[in-house]
Amino acid sequence: MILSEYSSKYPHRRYDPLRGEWVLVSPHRTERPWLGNTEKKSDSKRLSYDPGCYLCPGNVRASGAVNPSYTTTFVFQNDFQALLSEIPDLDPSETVTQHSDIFQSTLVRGECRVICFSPRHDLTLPKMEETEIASVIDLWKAQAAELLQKYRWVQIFENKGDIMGCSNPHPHGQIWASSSLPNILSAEEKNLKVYYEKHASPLLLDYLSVEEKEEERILVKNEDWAVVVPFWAVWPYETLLLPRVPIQRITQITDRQRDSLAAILKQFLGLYDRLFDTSFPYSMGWHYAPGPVPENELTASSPEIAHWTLHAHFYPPLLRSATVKKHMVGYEMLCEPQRDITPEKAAKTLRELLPK
Ligand code: H2U
Ligand code: ZN
Repeated sequence: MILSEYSSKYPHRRYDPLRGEWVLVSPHRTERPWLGNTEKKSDSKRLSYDPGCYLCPGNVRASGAVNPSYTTTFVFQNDFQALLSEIPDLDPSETVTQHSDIFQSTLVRGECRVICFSPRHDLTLPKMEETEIASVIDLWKAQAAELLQKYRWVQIFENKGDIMGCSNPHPHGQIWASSSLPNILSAEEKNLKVYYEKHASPLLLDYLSVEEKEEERILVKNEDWAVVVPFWAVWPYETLLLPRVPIQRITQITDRQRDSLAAILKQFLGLYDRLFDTSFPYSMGWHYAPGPVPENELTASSPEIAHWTLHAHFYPPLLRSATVKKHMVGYEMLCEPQRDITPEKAAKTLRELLPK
């Protein structure tokens, strides 16, 4: 048992070894009275094609571009990119500016794309067939393979639900590729490496083997993958999807692993939808060994990336109903994140929604 007696009763802090940060857990607070909102939000019925949707096949986007009549997945360059691949008329010596230890800036190159998961406006990943989810995984892999040859980081993610600021219910995700490694990836890179140098074994595979023995925080698993509520989860129903065998990059997923990944995604995202009887909002994204990598090394594992394990983080904002979300405010903005229900309790609640 890695949990002591106190951890289900008294305030304690847990360590996130990926980020190298602590979270405050306050299990004794779950009985406090709640005077806020709890009503169920009714999910409006959606049509399979919406003439006003900028992602549906054949429709016109804000840029004036017309979507093709796509029948599976569709990827296009974001019409409002946060990063640009070409920055003209600039002397390379001016791309890093360090006036002092206080004022620093550096230019970053990149590209942003939007991925439609399905031509159907009314679907979500868990409502799609496993073969259709497998096509999305193939596209994630192909996009990573293309962009990792040019960029240090390729972030594949999905923002789902208007509560997460998602602009359109049509099932879609995004990709942002950048010439620099963003903060959270830098932290993971550093922490995974330090652990590997000390233990000669990847942190996340060691972590999962303990979770598999303990079982308490495991939601579901199949031959290749497992989903846990991580020991250090910050969001009430946060989860981590991990391979049970070494995979360092999303580009290394085999066809068999892709099919079992599609199956576990459908299974566990279904639990999420059942939790508050709503199409469950979240931000999710893949983390894996960064680039840039030459094409011939994309599908190989090498000693330089042995500390990495491919994984997906799911961060859902909801706390106690389809409308009541956790706010990261006050102490959390000023000190560190805090949660009331323990990760063990959250895992148990989600597991109870598995078909009997
Ligand atoms: P969200 O689902 O997180 O709102 O992102 C949708 C993206 O789609 C957003 O980044 C882009 C926005 O810039 N977009 C287009 O590229 N073309 C459009 O016609 C509208 C929105
Ligand atoms: Zn649509």
